[in-house]
Amino acid sequence: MAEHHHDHNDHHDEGFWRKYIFSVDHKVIGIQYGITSLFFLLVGFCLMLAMRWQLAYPENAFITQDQYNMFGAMHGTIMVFLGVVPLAVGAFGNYMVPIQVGAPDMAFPRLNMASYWVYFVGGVVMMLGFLTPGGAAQSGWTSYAPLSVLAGKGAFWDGQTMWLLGMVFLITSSLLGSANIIVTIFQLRAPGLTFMRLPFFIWTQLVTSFLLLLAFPPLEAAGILQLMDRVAGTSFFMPSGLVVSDVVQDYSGGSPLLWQHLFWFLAHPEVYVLILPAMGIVGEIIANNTRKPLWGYKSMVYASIFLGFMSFMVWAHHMYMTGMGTAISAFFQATTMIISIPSVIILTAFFISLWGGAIRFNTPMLFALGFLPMFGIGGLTGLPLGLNTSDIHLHDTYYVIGHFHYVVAPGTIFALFAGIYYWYPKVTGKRMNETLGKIHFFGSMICMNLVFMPMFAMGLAGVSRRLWDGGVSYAHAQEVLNLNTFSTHGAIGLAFFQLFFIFNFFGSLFSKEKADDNLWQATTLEWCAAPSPPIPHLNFATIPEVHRGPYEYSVPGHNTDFLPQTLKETEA
Ligand code: HEM
Ligand SMILES: [Cu+2]
Repeated sequence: MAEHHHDHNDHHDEGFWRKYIFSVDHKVIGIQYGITSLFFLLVGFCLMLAMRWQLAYPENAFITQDQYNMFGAMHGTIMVFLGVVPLAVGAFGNYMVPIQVGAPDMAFPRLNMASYWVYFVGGVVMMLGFLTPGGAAQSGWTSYAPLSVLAGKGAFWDGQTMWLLGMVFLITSSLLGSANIIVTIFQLRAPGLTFMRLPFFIWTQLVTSFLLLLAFPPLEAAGILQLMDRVAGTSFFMPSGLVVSDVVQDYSGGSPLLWQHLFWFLAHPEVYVLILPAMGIVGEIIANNTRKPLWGYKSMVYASIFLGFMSFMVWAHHMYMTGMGTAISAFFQATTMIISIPSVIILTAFFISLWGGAIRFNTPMLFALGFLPMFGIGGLTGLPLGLNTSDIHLHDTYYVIGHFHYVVAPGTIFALFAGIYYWYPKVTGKRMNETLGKIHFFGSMICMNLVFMPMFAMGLAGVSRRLWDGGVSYAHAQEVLNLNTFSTHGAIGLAFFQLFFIFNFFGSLFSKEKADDNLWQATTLEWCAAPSPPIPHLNFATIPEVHRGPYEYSVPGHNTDFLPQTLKETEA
């Protein structure tokens, strides 16, 4: 356990390897997660640029059809499993959870290190797929059987096999990490830090960790079964009598639909894994920059728990087209409408929190504010997809691509940017440049909408997703083909504005000025009780004691507008 480990470590200096590479300090591991996942986000972004260029000018055949499939599948996989989740949970969770709960480290520091390295290996295995003779996986991030089982089958090593192996590593890593976060939050809270005094960010990390812990095992099992279908001749997901190019395949008795069920049983909770930590970050920043308590903190906590619970009961809304029958379909339509309620509660609470606040428009706050309408658009456009009748038309069109990207790109990614700008001074002791930050925000805000808004129109016109030619060969797509070029130009603009971020991120490390320990004048423990950066292996000079709720801003009758959680009643 953490305490034991620290006594041990204080006595002697660690060498380079133990300090920076195989460290058990949650802060170093958080930074490792952060750097690795940002790198993967960049890789996923570059694959996307190649796809977008192809879609805008299909006549040039910039990439081949096989490459388009590969880039699409790997863009999705990389963004979700190697980029956003490791950044939101692995980096932000790892770094901030122990400090915000007033603990010297995670509950299981060695497990924490193992979780990072298993993730790293999973990433390498995934990327090795590109080096196989047939190239990386081509069956979408969803890997539906029978396509995925047949793809490149018989090759000694190939992309789909590497994808499955990679997933096994990534899932294992998430399981180790989420168990650690749960135990840390339950067991290592500082004296006085009751559950209703936890920052909202901690609540979202807790619910997220439960989702990872409970939803991933079925996919891990399913991944191994699909691997068996590919390499050991089993037929878990392969039906009898399947004919491919006039040849009857040697499989019998399996169920392709079983894969879809097992996949979406993970993947729906997974979308809440992508959004909950984002909401947590936005909550911290809104409270801090409106100088007000979060409006409806308790209802937000209960809404998050309810959201997590419900997220296990909606998965088949991805499968309306499989002929599930009206009773089952009615059930999943109802649960899907119900699960939108907690999201609406949280979003509404954020908007009400803004009311009457003396808002500070710094870069973290701008990104947090940008998140609100973008997530709103993403969420509301999901409702027609949750209803069977409208989904028959919209299923597998660009409307779906537009919908979920509003949630994960200008939604989650904006929240993650907000978190980086907000906590960078805590982690590095340096401030990021505000002017560059604002250019980054406004440029990204405009370009994100140029990229994704046209996709709704294309989808409503019936253009399918996963098309190499962007719809050129379809009569019904002709009217909207020009939107492909439009969207691609938006993506190039988006890439341009990210340069300001990259420059700011690395450049600020060399800034001479040291950031204040509590430069945002915040109330939570990472700001009011720990130096910037926090002390190696201990975080705090002494373990803090907590005397009040997380967001006591602008409390009447005091001469400061914030009361740190460590402030005693008698001192206030
Ligand atoms: C930031 C700008 C982004 C742009 C411009 C973008 C663009 C695209 C495009 C053009 C496609 C392929 C559409 C098709 O051919 O069907 C796609 C697919 C996808 N994207 Fe993104 N994307 C972005 C970010 C993200 C992020 C942050 C995530 C996840 C967190 C993500 C997850 C996915 C997934 C899961 C797919 C589906 C892959 C598949 O069809 O199997 N994207 N994206
Ligand atoms: Cu879903």
